[in-house]
Amino acid sequence: KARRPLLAANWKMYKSVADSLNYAEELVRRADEWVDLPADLLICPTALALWAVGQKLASYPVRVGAQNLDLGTEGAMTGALSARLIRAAGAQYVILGHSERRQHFGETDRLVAEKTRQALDEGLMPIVCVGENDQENQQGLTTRVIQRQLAPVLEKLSPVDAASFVVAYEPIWAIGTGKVPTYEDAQRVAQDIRQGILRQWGEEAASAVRVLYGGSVSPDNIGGFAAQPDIDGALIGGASLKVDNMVRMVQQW
Ligand code: G2H
Repeated sequence: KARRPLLAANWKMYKSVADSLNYAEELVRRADEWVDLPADLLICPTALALWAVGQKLASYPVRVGAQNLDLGTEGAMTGALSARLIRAAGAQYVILGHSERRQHFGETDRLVAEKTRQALDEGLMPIVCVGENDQENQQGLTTRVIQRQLAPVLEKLSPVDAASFVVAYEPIWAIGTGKVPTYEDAQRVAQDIRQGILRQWGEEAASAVRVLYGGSVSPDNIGGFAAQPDIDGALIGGASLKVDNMVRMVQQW
């Protein structure tokens, strides 16, 4: 594949700062098992642990990312974390529009689009999550739902952003459930996503965008996703919480 794969661990609201640092130390101890692999490795801990984990991993080919950002740069915004502050804390990526943020925090397609623009403006690479729920899946609406989610995002971006822009296809019914789509279905959706981008940005830009699969990825199924031509990596939740799993997944990409 021309695109460099990305394996991203999304720790969600798990691991204290101490536990996060222990994980980073163990990962570093096992560096010889993954150091030469042709994939970017990314850890997205809680915002509390981001800086410390980034420091610990600084001399290894493992990047850190945030799981969200708030709009704005700095100012009187109690509780908020801007792209600028996240970047300054050592993050290179930020996960945006995860279905848990859409569901529990009311994030809309338009807000996700604004956050995506802001991430890029501040030098963070956005990983924009899209995906259909169970019912939409049953009704064959997957492509339509994803195009609707991506439309305002693509509107705010341009082809020059393509190489820094990552889309994660995460079917909601596959998140944390142990259920996964067939590899062929996941490939088809990833291809659809790329086609949609191609229609707006042209072939060259569309082929630079990385499209990940996420939702119950594990050491047992990751190899099947890795074999798909339009899937350029994975966004991994539960299975990423153990170093051993992570190493096994990296080895299979
Ligand atoms: C989907 C995924 C990570 P899990 O949310 O973004 O989590 O791998 O636990 O399904």
